[in-house]
Amino acid sequence: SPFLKTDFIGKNYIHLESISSTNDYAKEIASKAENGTIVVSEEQTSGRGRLGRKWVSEKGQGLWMSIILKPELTPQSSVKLTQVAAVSVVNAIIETIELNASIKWPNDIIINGKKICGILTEMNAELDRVNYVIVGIGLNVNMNKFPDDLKDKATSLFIETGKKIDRKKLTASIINNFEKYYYIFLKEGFEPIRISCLKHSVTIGSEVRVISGKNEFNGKAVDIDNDGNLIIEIGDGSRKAVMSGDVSVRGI
Ligand code: BTX
Repeated sequence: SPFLKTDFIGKNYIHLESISSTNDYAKEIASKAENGTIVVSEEQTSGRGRLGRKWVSEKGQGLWMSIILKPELTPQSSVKLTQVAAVSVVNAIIETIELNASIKWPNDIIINGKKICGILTEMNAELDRVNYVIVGIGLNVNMNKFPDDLKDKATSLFIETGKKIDRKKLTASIINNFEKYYYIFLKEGFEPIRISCLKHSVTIGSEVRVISGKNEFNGKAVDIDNDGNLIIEIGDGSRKAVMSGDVSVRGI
């Protein structure tokens, strides 16, 4: 793509017509694939969200993409690549569509209160060594409607702007931004990413219900800490740190 301005991410670019899930395909090839390999598919027949949830991935209407990374990072810091991706997608949307997108911690991008993008980061690690990380990004681009159960909570760039979006330009912008913020993360650590997340967050300052397995509680989201955890202030004024992996956070 003439729009791609990266050193290594997307140099190896695999474009599929149809696949179960780009994250699954990426996992299969990851051990042999070069760092920064990208897998994109026009359609996913079983696109996945977190916790076994389904990700609707219609043909030709979205960007269903996985980035394979082999970072010199611990598993604990690799988790934060979800937030690196979130910041990248928000900036790409602002730059190319001039639409104001926000981050719903930890892994959703929201426009006008509806989900436009989800991020699913998965890794393969042994003890403190990461073999590879797969950052899956699902962005609703040109679909004009969603299945009934998603009508009220999902949106697309087309629905928001009334214009069909050139997926090539947008994809390149997401990849360019991802490499930029990935380098920032490697060089300067999580702090600049954390600041960007806070700047674009819809979660911070709002009342939320946290659902973590059988444990549920309400509180006010007040901060994101240096590990990428969400900090919740509960009724008695004390604070709880919530890890991204296993929770669902709902507005109340
Ligand atoms: P999540 O678990 O946070 O969100 C999943 C939930 O989002 C679903 O239960 C449903 O309510 C809603 N949802 C499903 N499809 C859509 C959609 N197209 N738009 C808006 N809302 C939807 C979010 O998980 C992480 C999703 C990552 C998707 C990418 S696509 C490329 C890669 N491959 C793959 O299989 N997954 C990732």
